[in-house]
Formats: sequence, C-alpha cells, structure tokens
Amino acid sequence: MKLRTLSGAVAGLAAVCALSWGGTARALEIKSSDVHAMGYPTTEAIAYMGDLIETWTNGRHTVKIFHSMQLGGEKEALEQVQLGALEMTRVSVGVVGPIVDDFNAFNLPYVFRSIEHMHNVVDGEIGTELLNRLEKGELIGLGYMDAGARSFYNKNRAITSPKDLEGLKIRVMQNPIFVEMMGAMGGAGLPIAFNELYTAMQTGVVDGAENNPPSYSTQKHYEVAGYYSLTEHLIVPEIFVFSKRVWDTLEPLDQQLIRKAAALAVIKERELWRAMEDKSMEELAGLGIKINKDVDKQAFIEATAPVREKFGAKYKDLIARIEKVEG
Ligand code: BDP
Repeated sequence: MKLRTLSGAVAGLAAVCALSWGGTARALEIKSSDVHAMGYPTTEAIAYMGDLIETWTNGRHTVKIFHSMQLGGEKEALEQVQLGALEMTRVSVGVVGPIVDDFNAFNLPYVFRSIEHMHNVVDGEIGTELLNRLEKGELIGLGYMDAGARSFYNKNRAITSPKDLEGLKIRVMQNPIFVEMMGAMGGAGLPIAFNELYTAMQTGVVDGAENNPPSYSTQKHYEVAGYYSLTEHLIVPEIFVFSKRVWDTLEPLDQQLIRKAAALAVIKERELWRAMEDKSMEELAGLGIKINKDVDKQAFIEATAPVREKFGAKYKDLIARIEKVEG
C-alpha cells in the first residue's frame, strides 16, 4: 500500500477507535527488544512505530525499547515473546527457522539472487504466508525489515574463494543450516549468540564472523577482525513479531492499529537501511579496513549447492516459487 493511502486509512481507523474505546479499554506498555543500539535502522523504526501507536491511542498504549542486547540474545528474546513475558522483538529470520521451519527457505545461501528479489518475495504472497505461519509458533508476524547481504570478516586474510576459508573458525547465527553452510564452504561454523561475539573473536574462540556492513561497523567488530570480503552469501531479512498470548487479549481495533503502525515501520526501516549501508561502507573505508571486493561468487554458489539441496528438499515447492519471483 502506498504511504499516503495507508496514512489515510489509519486516520480513519484512529477516529473509529477514539469513538468506540470510551474510557475502559486496557492500556499496554509494549516492551520490545533488539540487539542493536538506538540509531540503528531497526530500533529507530520500532521507535517510530511506538510514536504512531502512542499518538493514535492518545497515550493509552506505549512502546518501550530494550535495545543493545539489554535482554540478551535473539533466541532468548523469541522464547520470552512466545511465553508472553515480552510483547515484541525484532530478530533476524536466521533464528526463526528453528521455530517455524519454513523460514529456513529464506536462510539458504544464495537463495535470493538480489536484494530486489528478496524484497519481491517478502512483499508478495510468500512473505505474507510465512508471516501467518508464525502463529503456530505462538508469534504474530508484524513485518519484515531489511538487513542487506552478509559477508565474511576475520582477523587473518581476505576471502576470495572458498579455499581461503579453510582452517578458519567462523561464528554463525544459532541455526544448524549456517553451521553446514560454513562446512560446505570449507571453514568451520560455530553457533554463538550475537551478544557474545565480540569477546569470542577477541579471545580467539573464533577467527571471524559474517554480517552486513552496518552490523560489522556499529558493533566495532573490525577492531578484532579487520579483513572484510564481500561474499554476500546470505540475504536474510529481519522480522518483528508480537506475542500471540498478549495479542489475543487485545481489542480487534487495537490489533488493527498495531498492524498499521507496523506497516509504516517497515517502510521507514527500508529508507533508513539504505542510508545506513552507504554510511557504514564509507566509515569502514575511512577507518582503513581492508575491504575485499574481488570475490569469486560463482565458486561460493557452487560450493553451497549441497546445502541448498539438503535443506531445501523439505521446501521444494516453496523454493521453486521463490525462484519464479522476479528480481
Ligand atoms: C544482524 C542482525 C541481528 C542478528 C545479527 C547476528 O540485525 O538481528 O542478531 O546480525 O549475526 O545483522 O546475530
């Protein structure tokens, strides 16, 4: 939906809500967690969503953000949301696969041909279908956010082809797919929570990790892993979810308002993301980080074919549909 149409729809909805709530509807402080600090596109988009919700409900509902890993890693955050102890969280789809496994179709290396391809998939019927399936994992899927493409960084050397990963221990997100992906590429994958990663690299538990430029830069991972090679092997979107347990206690009109605010937050994050990615690359270059663009992508695509075959077997139809989407 276009931004203006959406805003118009929201204004109407807010008016209806104001008439029908009277003084009795419950007030909720929506606690939302994120591993990133304020200023990052995801946290800022949730803050924006919070402002909208607060305005539209005349302050009856508010959003409080627990940023910068105050509540720990993403696996734990998702568990808290499933239990209803936390209302909302924004996480990488990377850690959602173990809960609703269809999401693993998005977690396969090189399954998306480009960012545009990923956008077309998550913005289309496949994206909606998967968001709806989160309900069976006690979650309400509110929307996707951008996270660009993930590439390798380490303290030893530039990565040009899979053979450069041999002997390197690389941290991956907590999902078996990524461990196998690393194995297929020639390295060793160690699943470690994001909040433990800096120390893990500093103390040599791992030699490096993989992530998008904004995460690499804002977490200052370059201080302990100064070679960044643009392999772009994963295009994993982010997702923000609401606790189904809490959701089910909300008035339908409140639910609609939250969904509208979420849709606007998605648009906001995408804008912020574009700017942040450019800014991060400039910052990294300015810091003298060794950015390697000379990557044999085809060799990485070929090396990871067995991972797509093995894990993709379960979602053959879904993957065939993803392939057909343009972009
Ligand atoms: C970042 C994501 C964040 C993940 C992190 C990771 O924004 O949600 O927790 O990667 O690698 O890009 O764990």
